[in-house]
Amino acid sequence: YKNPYYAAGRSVNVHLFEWKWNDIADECERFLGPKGYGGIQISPPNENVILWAYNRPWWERYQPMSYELVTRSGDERQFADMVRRCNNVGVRIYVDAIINHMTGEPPENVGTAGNTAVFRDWYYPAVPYRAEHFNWPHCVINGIDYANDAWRVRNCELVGLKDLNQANEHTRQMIVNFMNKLIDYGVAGFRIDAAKHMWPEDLRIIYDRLHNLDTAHGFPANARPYIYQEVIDYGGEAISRDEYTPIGAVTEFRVGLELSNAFRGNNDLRWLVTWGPQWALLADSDALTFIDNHDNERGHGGGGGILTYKEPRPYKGAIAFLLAHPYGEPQIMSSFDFWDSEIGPPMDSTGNIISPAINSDGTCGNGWICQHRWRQISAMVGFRNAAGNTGVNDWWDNGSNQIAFCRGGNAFVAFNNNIWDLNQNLQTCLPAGRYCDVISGNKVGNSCQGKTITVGNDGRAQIFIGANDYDMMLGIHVGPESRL
Ligand code: LM2
Ligand code: CA
Repeated sequence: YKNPYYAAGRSVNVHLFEWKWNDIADECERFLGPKGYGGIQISPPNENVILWAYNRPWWERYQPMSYELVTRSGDERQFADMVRRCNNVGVRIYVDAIINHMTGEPPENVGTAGNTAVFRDWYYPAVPYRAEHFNWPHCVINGIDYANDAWRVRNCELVGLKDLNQANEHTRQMIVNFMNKLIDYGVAGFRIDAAKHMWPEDLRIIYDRLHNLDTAHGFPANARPYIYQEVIDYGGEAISRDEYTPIGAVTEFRVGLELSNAFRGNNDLRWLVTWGPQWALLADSDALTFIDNHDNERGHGGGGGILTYKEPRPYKGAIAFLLAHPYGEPQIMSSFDFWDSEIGPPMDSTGNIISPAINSDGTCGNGWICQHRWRQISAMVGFRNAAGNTGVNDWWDNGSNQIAFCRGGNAFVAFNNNIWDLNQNLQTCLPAGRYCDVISGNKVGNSCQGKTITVGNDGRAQIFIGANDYDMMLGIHVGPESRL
């Protein structure tokens, strides 16, 4: 369950938060496929409660009404079409699976597929679930439980959401049927929402009943779905990330914390020479890594202090390091603009999501941030693909906040987070020749819009990153986007 089954030569998963299925299919064909992205995490595809009372917040999608594939992102036909079109261009789809709970008792009671619930009876007829399929007796998780009561964290309600009992055979089978239907449509795996709130032994039974990935969609025979479990573990809680690594990959939240801290200038970049498990991070093959996610970019899920699109210079630096370094399976956040933490995606007066516009310079409009289209970020996807499965070698640092390293003989990256220039003759490990820095501009024809780097026969090159340069990093590699 720890292999994302990316198509050959691809890497990096992008969370297209609240995107519509038709728009994702278009984005696979016009951008993500050509740029080398490996996969997409989509918003929950199953029916959720509609919350006009809160002006259609993004979080209504974390309140399932049923497993019918009808949401603001699209219907079942559009879902199937998206998966097929993305797989056709080598881009995988991972589903955010909300299987810990159903909608609570919000002020409204109609779902995006038109279904309703009878809250006082714990009755969700469109699944169906009844009271006996939920955890009993009814209780609500208190803040203090996280420190000392694993049972309550798993068997009581998370913020009042009706808590499913995954030890119940019917409940399990409804969840398995839902997930298998998605696998049969060609998805490559799942983010398991609120995994901390479910028992690992129950999850294992569910995972073991999932179908293999569909060979008709280009997956190898006997491939198991990629499973990354959302477990927020900064240490000190009754439940540990290590309880979940035996059954799948786990979201490593400490990555965003540590890299945000370092790229904000609160910890010298030179310490990153030991980046990986030595920083008390999960083992490489267990870790889904990221800077920000949809919760902590807006201060939900106990998050805060994480770099987001609102601080672009250090954010791009942190993401460039995340993608340049071989540790972990990285994920990028792709946001819509927000000024309050509850507001939903751009929508019209009837609640329909407004599609991102694509500007002539490749950026997005209509309120969509599209970090995955920022040149510095998509260029680092190409960098990671060119680096392949090489390790880190020829590390250099100035004893402070200037660092550089090679990825085998395939790629070289440097960062300057000091307030003075980086101007050094460094070993790049690349074949002699001229290269475009993929951060400061694109290669156009036979020249570079940004910096041009000349590598000598000894592999060395003069590297300059001014303290006031637009970005704090520089990257070159053997791929066609960089090599002249
Ligand atoms: C997650 N991971 O474990 C998601 O990443 C996170 O975004 C979800 O919370 C959460 N778990 C449940 O799937 C979000 C949001 C909450 C919101 C819930 C449910 O962060 O604020 O809670 O979705 O929509 C909202 C209200 C809350 C209310 C609750 C139930 O904010 O005040 O509690 O709905 O009606 C009474
Ligand atoms: Ca639970």
